[in-house]
Amino acid sequence: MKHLRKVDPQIAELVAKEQKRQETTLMMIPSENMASSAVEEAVASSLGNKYAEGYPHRRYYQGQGYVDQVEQLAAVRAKKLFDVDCANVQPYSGSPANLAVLLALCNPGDTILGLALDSGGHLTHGANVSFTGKFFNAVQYSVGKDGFLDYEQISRLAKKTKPRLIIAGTTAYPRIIDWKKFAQIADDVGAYLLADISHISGLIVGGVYPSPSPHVHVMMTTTHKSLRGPRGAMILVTHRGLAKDEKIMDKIDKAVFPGLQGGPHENTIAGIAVALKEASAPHFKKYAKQIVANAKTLAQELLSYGFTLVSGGTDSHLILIDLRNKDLLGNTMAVACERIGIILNRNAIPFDPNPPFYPSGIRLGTPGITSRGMKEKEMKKIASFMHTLIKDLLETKKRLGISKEDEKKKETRKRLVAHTKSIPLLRTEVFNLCKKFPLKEVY
Ligand code: DSN
Repeated sequence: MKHLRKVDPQIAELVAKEQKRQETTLMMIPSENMASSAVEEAVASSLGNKYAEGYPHRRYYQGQGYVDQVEQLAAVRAKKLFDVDCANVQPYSGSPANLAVLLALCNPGDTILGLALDSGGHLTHGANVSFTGKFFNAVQYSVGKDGFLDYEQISRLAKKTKPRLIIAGTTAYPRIIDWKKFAQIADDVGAYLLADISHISGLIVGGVYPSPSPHVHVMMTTTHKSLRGPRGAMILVTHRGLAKDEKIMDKIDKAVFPGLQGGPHENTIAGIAVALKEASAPHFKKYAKQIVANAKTLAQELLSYGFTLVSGGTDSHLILIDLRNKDLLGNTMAVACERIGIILNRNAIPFDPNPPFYPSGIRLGTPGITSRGMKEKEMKKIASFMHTLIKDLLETKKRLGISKEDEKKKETRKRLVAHTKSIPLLRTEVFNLCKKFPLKEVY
């Protein structure tokens, strides 16, 4: 960062500190990952200086010779890797990409059917606080009491409400999605079927999670999660999508630009192209397999320590812990984990009795720590750190006489964490673990 240090030492200092934070803590938010240096170089390149409204060979400004080639390469690689017919690589991120699909295939007020937020859906799948819940008649399905998707309920809701579009996809669901069942449900009511594979796209191309490509009409993925690229997104149209609606790609392209976006971020698109090349290499299959093996080991260990997992385990990269049997808010555990260097997030659990701001769960995942080379042995250590931590937190909470209501106060949570004696030692253990797996280059 020699130029940055000279021109803006304040920002340089913050960047360096963030780099150090990432080096010395465990990145266990399941939607986060670390891109390779090659991806970073593409994103930081001069391609970011170029305006390129439109699509390759159909732009509004001059000087497009190279960015056209970059964008075409990204699209060609995306089509090959995800086995689809068409790709739009311009969406800035996942939320605008989902909006683009809705804008392309629905009219305002149309019925859409998506997974409820507290069941592991995304805001843009029709949550009432999101644009998608305000401008569409959003009907929401949920998981069953066992934490698994309830396909009979989804089918019943689809038949009753006749949605124009069904969204199959999740942000906090640890299990395999049955794309074939979704396709049957969508076909029964003539709906478009969108698979939001943002969390799992790396697992899909790595061959450890079934691909929705043969079953759905459209796929949307962000590119920075398990796929390990820069922050961006892609909309992919399948063979089935074209068979249902031959104009579908044209509608989607027009919805992305000029419908929702201006100039595409060609530097990010170059980073996406690089990430897609990396993801097509044999080592990526090994990486994806290890992500799932790590998550399964971690889940098994957590279960053995008495943690309750939503759905009882995981088939993917993600684990959702239900803390109700521990009598601890997700907020408290998330903050305490951060203090020892495990970075995860508080999360609602299905049918959460607590409000979203004080949810009963935490969500964690393995893409980030697998990128730095950690394996089953390290997962066992992490589970034991979490076990020691929560045991101590609960004892301390009791000793300090903190009630459930009290725990909602930030100050009380701070006091609880400050009195939890095992934290400094656990922090050292996590620090030493991180040191053994430096962030030199991604695995
Ligand atoms: N915010 C992302 C996640 O954490 O899952 C989804 O957009």
